[in-house]
Amino acid sequence: MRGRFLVLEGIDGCGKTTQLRQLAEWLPDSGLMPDGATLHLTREPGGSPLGRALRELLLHPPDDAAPCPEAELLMYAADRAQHVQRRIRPALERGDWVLSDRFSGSTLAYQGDGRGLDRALILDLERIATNGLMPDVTLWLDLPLEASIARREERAEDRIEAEGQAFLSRVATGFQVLAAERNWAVIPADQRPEEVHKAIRRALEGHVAFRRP
Ligand code: T5A
Repeated sequence: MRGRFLVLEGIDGCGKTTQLRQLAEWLPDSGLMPDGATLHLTREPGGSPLGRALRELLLHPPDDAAPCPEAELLMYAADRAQHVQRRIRPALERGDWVLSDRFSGSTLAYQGDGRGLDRALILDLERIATNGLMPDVTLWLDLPLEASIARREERAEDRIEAEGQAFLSRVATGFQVLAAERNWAVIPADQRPEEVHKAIRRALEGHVAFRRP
């Protein structure tokens, strides 16, 4: 039996890492996972050894090594191809569950809506990188832009976060459109972490992908 693939998406600072940790505690005893299945936590970029090297180049490139938008798109696609082939698909084939902080929706929102790269080209690359693998459920943490900026005020920005408010606003709109198009579970993220966690639990418990036969 194939495992399940869960993804958290949203703009920077929407709380994915915080919720991933809470899900890691709850999911194994939730009654949703079959006996014997392991939960694997991962993220993009950086879910494989190659991906960790790409992540460093993407988010903290040395001077004069920042990728142009097209190179950036290809690097995220390379990270995803390696992640899917070496980590996600083997785990799912064993019947395990995989929970990823970001997946291909992020490329459509950041490189598509944010950078303005061609959507058809991004969809072609998505097919190559994922080899047809789609998440069983994507949870979109819906956070207003101002809240994202306030949450990240004290933190050093990486290269993508430093793109500024207009860029992030286009990304946020992109996520909103994708969530509707791809039938993602919408989780209001501008509330206390415990409330966000409860909303995620409700979404998963009621989701068709997790009904036991
Ligand atoms: N990217 C990625 C692309 O451009 N294309 C792609 O294809 C992919 C896959 C990844 C960057 O790469 C880009 C997107 C990103 O810019 P990253 O470090 O993984 O870089 O960046 P983020 O995913 O944005 O990680 P962040 O750590 O910034 O955000 P999280 O994980 O969503 O948020 P989290 O949980 O770390 O929380 C942020 C802060 O808010 C607080 C936390 O304590 C923390 O201080 N917080 C809350 N505060 C109040 N209420 C709540 N409910 C809170 N939840 C968390």
